[in-house]
Amino acid sequence: MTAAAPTWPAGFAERYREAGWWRGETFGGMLRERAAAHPDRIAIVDPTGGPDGGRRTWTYGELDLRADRMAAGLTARGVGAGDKVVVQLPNVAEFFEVVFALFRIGALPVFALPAHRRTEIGYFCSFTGAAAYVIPATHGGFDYRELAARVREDAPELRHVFVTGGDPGAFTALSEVPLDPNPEPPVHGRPAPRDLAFLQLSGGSTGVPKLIPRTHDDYLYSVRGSNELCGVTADSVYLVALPAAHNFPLSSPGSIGALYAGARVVLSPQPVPDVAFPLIESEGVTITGLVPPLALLWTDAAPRSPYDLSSLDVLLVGGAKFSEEAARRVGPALGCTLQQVFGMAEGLVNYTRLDDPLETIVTTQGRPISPDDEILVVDDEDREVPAGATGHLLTRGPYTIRGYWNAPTHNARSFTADGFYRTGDIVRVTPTGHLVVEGRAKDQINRGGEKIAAEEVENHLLAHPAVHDANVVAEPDPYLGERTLAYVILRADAEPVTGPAVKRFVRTRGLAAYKVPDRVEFVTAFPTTGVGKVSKKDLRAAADPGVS
Ligand code: AMP
Ligand code: DBH
Repeated sequence: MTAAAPTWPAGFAERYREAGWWRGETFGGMLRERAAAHPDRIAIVDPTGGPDGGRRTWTYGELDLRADRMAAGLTARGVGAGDKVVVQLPNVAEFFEVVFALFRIGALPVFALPAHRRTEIGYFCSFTGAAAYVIPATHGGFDYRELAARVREDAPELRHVFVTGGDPGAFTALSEVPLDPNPEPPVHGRPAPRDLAFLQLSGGSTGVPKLIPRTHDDYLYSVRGSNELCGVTADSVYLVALPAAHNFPLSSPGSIGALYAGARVVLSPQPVPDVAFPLIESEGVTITGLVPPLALLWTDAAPRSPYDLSSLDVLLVGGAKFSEEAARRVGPALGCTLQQVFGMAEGLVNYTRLDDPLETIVTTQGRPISPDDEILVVDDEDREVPAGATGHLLTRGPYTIRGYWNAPTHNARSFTADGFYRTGDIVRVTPTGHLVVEGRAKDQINRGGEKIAAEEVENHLLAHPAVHDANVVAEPDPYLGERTLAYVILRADAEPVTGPAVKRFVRTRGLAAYKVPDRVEFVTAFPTTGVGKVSKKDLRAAADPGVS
């Protein structure tokens, strides 16, 4: 039988422990230690989470106590160790209350994004057999209670829906869950450092998203390493501008990094300059992370902004390739150090170093966190290419998973026999060991950092009664880097349909809006390869003449 989550072979685990990478820490224990060391330091600032939408802060002591009380309440409602809980919260303080409660219980958060809709959430719930689902009442004009009602129809194992920030409707208010943990102390300490802590999402390249099993020990190592390389200390103020559950703002160095360091986490309700810049000034933000389209927006807005951004020391940019021209503008416009980050929820994270020469910072995507991160650059036959040549990036190391959760078929494809993860990225390594991302082999569109599996969208297009066949590829976009183009062949006998009608159809399928094709082009045939398969390569070249 294949284990639900493949893990590191004993020899590797032993080596990572001996090297001091894995220190036997857990998320719950980490928060307890920080709270004991400095209970009155502010941990979380939620600028709109207070009564009447005002500012709300939680100290380390308060966050720790809240996590305990939430853990006790969830336990009383039958959420136990090993249970999966889909957490779909925006950037609100309750996100941390809930996930640290789950960490303490040993229940696994499944990190959904606010953009996900019925298709994605339904899948996460049924695939993981989730016991609970945590939502805001509304967010961004969308009613998550309605979504939950529909998700529940097809998820019989879902016992609870907890709602924060408004009328819970038919469900339970999250604020009613916490219980005084006495006299039964909560079950913190139960999960072992080597246990799974949560399931993170992969952008994926297949029809269904894959879930990424991360352990306490491995993730906390990546966070500790990130803190060191990004200069995060107890005096840092990290702004969560991207969605809090995404791996980048969670761990690179992210909110978890900030909490690990005893620093302050400020939650921005949105990532745009109008919202984030006033927070940088009023909260003294020192570090944050953005995807390239937002970094462009910030760079353009900063010189005209009335807000004082001088507290900002470091801006991390990653999630998609940041152009050299845009990278050069960051320092002068924002008065901070740019740090490129090339990471993945599966593990490996690369950073340019803060003291790298400017040329390295603007032309590379950094080098790995760990001396034990193994990097292989190989050709199509898995043979290593000569030093400096371009090829497929394979990686293995102390915080890179050995397999997706419950996905033996994918795993056989996505990992080599000796445990290297096939990232699907095409890279080259410079003489200083920095990686330059040159392209992508996986069938995915990277829409400004939001990853879209072509196959997933193609499946939705194929469900349209007039569609005979569909192929989705990336086309260049000056702002997003890439956007989605759907090539569609209609059935010979179909009523004529328009591109917008096809897009509307996909939208009604209940999936995240960023996955709806930006453009639909009708064709009568697809280019084929020598053996008669559809040539995605030729379709990509047609969509982007710059691609060879
Ligand atoms: P995921 O596996 O969904 O977490 O997405 C990780 C992927 O995002 C990587 O494998 C890359 O394809 C892409 N990515 C992340 N950061 C960068 C970057 N700085 N430059 C280019 N691509 C990136
Ligand atoms: O794109 C990503 O998934 C990503 C980017 C930067 C990531 O997971 C990370 C840093 O940790």
